Amino acid sequence: MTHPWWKTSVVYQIYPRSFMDSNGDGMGDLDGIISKLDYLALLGIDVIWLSPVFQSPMDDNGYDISDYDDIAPQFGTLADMDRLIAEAEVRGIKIIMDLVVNHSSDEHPWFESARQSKDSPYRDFYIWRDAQPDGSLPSDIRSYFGGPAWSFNPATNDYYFHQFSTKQPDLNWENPAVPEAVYSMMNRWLDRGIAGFRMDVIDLIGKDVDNKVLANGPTLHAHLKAMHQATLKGRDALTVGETWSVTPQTAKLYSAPERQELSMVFQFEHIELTFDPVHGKWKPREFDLVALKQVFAKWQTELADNAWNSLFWNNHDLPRAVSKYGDDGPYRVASAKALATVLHGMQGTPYVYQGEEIGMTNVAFKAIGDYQDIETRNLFAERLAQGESPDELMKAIHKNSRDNARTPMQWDAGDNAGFSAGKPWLQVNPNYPDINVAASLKDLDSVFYHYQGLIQLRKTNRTLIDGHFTLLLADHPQVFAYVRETNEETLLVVGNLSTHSLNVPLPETLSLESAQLLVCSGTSRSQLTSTLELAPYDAFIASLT
Ligand code: TEU
Repeated sequence: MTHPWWKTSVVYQIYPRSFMDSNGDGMGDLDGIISKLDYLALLGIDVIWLSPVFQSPMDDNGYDISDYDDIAPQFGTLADMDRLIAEAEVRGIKIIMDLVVNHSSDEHPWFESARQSKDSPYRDFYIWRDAQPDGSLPSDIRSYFGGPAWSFNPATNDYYFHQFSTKQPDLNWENPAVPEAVYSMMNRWLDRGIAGFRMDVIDLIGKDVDNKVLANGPTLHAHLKAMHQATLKGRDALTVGETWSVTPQTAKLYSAPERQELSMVFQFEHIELTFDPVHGKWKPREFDLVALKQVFAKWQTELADNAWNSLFWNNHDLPRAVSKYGDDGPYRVASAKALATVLHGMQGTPYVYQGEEIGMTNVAFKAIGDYQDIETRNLFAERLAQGESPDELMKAIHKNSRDNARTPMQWDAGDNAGFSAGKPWLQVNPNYPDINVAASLKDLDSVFYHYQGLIQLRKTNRTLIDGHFTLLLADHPQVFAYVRETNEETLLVVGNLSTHSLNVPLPETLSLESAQLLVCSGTSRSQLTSTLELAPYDAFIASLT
């Protein structure tokens, strides 16, 4: 069975402002990324997902775009972008860019015109509503970044809609001129040589604001079908939608091939297991492995055969996996490897977030002033004003602030972790002298080489791509184990995601006598026994037939 190239690929996400600074201004840039392509080629990744590098006032670190056709000077120029595409291609690496079209920046010329006059030709590129008769806001919809989702515009004496910051006005996709402008921009970038898009909050573009249907709205799939016809059809592109609202059922609507919409989506059910039902990630709950396994098993089973999973622990919005799901203390290396093993053994396209491959951890800045993320700072101010304890808020921020993922990449033990010759835009994690790429490359037992092995296995083992997933030991509170089966081979994947030493009986149905270990971390083992002795964070992938 031939697969699209992205089914056998591993994607590496780069958050450009934190990856590598080539000119000492404290911000990562495109030249910095180019200087690290050989490192990424050594890791073995196939695709780079580049978080936005477009012109932006950087209110939300580039997820507020003021010119979709030009590169922000902090990151470089269009010529630099062309060079990155070319240099990556030389190394067999494709580039997908971040499509942020649920909203633009309020400094985009479209919005600057629209806010000046109701007669602007761009007026209906955005969503405007008058105050209610009693003078109150058009509705009680709240922004993800705190406060109302409506901001007053004096020049036209009405309100514009924004689900994120006040500087990120939602685009009105019901105005045909909006998708038309987006599709022609997408085609310009595809013609420039990128291989596809990660689509920011794409589940929000079909919204019905007046009836408060914001995600998975009535016109969403019509737009995605039209987008596919207008831009992706006939191109061998990878598209992945960021869809916080998705369920296995709706995920098939996005990614079943016959639907001709997207290649896959990011689902967040496994992430939201630790979110409080009312307060979300700001009242975090401890993660429960049994529940986590059930979620993964459900997605593996539901999307098998007719859609496709993405596989990830973290990204630029999420805390570091080893801190959230593993142990960023004595078992940091072992737990980072175990988490990678149980994720990469599943069916889907794995996404590695910058620094995950060397076991980078969360950070715990002392003061809210040390945090840069708009979501974190707005949350702190809003909840403090509501009387919440600053200490409790800082504890939640240490666990789940997006800045946990955004501290500069740790390249070596030199100044600023080798990230910049200038003052980094965000403080470097103080553990960089011990946790950095240079140290990892010198240590054959490092997290880096474990990721390299997993990525290499994906290129050579078809069962990893096609094998049917069956969860084992579903109720075991510390062990994540499953098999992947085809007619030709059975893979057994096991991870002890705890600090406990365990004796774990394997199902008698498994034939272990000819087991061959393909990837192994922790206790080395030459054979498998029906009762596994697992040290803390032992993990392996074995071929049983
Ligand atoms: O994120 C969407 C989003 O909803 C998350 O930011 C979420 O609010 C939070 O991080 C998880 O609790 C996307 C981008 O990934 C994010 O960086 C942007 O800030 C946001 O959209 C607006 O473009």
